Amino acid sequence: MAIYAIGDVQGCYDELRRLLDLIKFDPGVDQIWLAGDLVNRGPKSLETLRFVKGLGESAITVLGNHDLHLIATVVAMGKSGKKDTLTPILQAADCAELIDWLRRQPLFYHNQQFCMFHAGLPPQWDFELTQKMAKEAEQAMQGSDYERFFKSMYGNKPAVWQDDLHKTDRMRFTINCLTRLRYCTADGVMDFSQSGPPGSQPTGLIPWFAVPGRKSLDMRIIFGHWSTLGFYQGHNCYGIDTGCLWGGQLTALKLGEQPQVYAIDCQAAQNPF
Ligand SMILES: [Mn+2]
Repeated sequence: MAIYAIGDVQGCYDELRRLLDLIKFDPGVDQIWLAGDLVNRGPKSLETLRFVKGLGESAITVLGNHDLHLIATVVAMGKSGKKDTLTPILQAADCAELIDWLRRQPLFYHNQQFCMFHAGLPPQWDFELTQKMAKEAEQAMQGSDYERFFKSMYGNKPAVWQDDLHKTDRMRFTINCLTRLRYCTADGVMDFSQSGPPGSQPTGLIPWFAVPGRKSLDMRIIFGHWSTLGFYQGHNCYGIDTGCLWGGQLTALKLGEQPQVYAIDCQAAQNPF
């Protein structure tokens, strides 16, 4: 059995299938871990959702900001964004079933050697706290009061972790870290204004994974979300969003002692300007 972690698909279904062909993925034997943002901006979000759901236990997916946005759009009457390409899902006969499945997916996943989430972590969180905070938000998304969760999810504050945050604030902070974070200060104050590659950010901001003294999770970390970072390996982390949507690549990382990289070239489905 092989496990492959795959970067942000964002509705690029044909590219996902091409990558799975390249790695000779066998759902009877192998497993894929998807780093989140299955949907939006790309052309075939509906096909992607149906396909990944249909893989059952052969596919693990963690939720990304675009996945949460889709759920909020449906269950909490969230506003569609100008660049959203979610309409085919919203109009599909199986929309409710797909959304119900999506909101039951985790924010954080791990085995013995590797863990995965979509975006980032605050420097104060170790493995236990990360797992606890992810679980709290997952339970809220899956519980009977889930609509309220998706209504209170949006917003950039609180910007920094404190042990005594109120529950709604704590869950918003958790969601923002796990699904949106790229840069923060040395003290872990999150900034959501920057999405460029390291080196392009204002003084004082650091990629979350490079914050000095960041607590270790004692395992290797896989994340997506940061297409301008490209494939990244360092600080015990692997960044695997290689910008498929923008005409970059879709990447699969075969997990093991020495992870192997597989990638296919993609046609741009979106123009960054
Ligand atoms: Mn994302």
